[in-house]
Amino acid sequence: MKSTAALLTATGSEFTLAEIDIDGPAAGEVLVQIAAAGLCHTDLAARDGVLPIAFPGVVGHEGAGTVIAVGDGVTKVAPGDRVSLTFNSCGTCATCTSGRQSYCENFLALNYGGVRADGSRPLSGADGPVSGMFFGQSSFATVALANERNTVKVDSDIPFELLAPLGCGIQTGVGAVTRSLAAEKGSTIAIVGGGSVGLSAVMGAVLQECAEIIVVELTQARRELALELGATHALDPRDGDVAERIRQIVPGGVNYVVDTTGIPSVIEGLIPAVAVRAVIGLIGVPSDPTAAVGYNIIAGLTRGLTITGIIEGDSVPDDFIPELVEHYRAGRLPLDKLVKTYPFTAINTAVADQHDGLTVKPVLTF
Ligand code: CXF
Repeated sequence: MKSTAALLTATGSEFTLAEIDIDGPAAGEVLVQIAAAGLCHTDLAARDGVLPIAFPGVVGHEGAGTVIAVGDGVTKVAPGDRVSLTFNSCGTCATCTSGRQSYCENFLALNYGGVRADGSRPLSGADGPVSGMFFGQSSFATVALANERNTVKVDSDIPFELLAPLGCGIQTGVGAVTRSLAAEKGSTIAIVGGGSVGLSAVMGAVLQECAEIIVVELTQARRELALELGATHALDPRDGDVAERIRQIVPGGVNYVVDTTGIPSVIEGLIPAVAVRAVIGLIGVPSDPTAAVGYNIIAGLTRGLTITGIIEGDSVPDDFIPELVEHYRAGRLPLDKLVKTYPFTAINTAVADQHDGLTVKPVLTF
């Protein structure tokens, strides 16, 4: 089948629209007519070589659309179903079977491998094979091949442009606070970075009824949006030492931190802002894949500090995405405030606008 895809041809390249061939669904696979796809920093981390993919390749991992065809054995969805595409996982390793599929032991191969689990390549272009199956979908394309496991059926009529970012950014941010950290009612939290994941974390903190929700963000419009979404304070990091200012708001230090920047000095600078037994959740992808965080071990011991990585908000997407849709419909998760749509053909403009801080969550529409 033919699909028009946004190809990345080399490290750091722009996206180029090109016609590719895509295999029909094999056993366990689902072919989806993409209606909307969110743009996330992880797509650009792949473009820039921070997360390894082969070129030419098709990324995109927040796809939503309608099922066109299913392979043998698929029971979860059928042609005509509206679906959100999310992260892939094997479903059989010890981590998946213990309910923690976002940390699947086969995560790398299944999400950045570029090939199917059996090594075959479902995508090809004019010059030969094209790397696909990015997060089990490669959804910057009019038609995408996904797996039954990372396809979530959504019965609601929520618009596709809102359904798409639920697959990664929104569920990661909301889930980080509601599931990974499971912040208690009345607890205090600092969220660093007011992009789509950080602002989703704000919405998660509001759902959890956190008492103080402090956002640290450079862009004024994003600080204002954070306050509109329910943050109690929005700090410009250029206005003075962030940890000191957090302690002026919460003298004992905050119980939780969510970092979406992936910048070691930013993360280290937050350690003095936390309370005893605090948990710092790291979500942001660093620009240098070898980036590391250092902290004083004795201070960490005596204060009972936990630093934890977070993928996908520890969610089980088949349950969590419909839950998020319900929150949206009930007015508790105003994710439409984060989204701006762009025609698929304007993908490079969407990338530039996100980079310039003009758009929180660009979503391509097809
Ligand atoms: C990513 C972060 C880097 C590892 C894979 C998941 N999160 C969202 O795109």
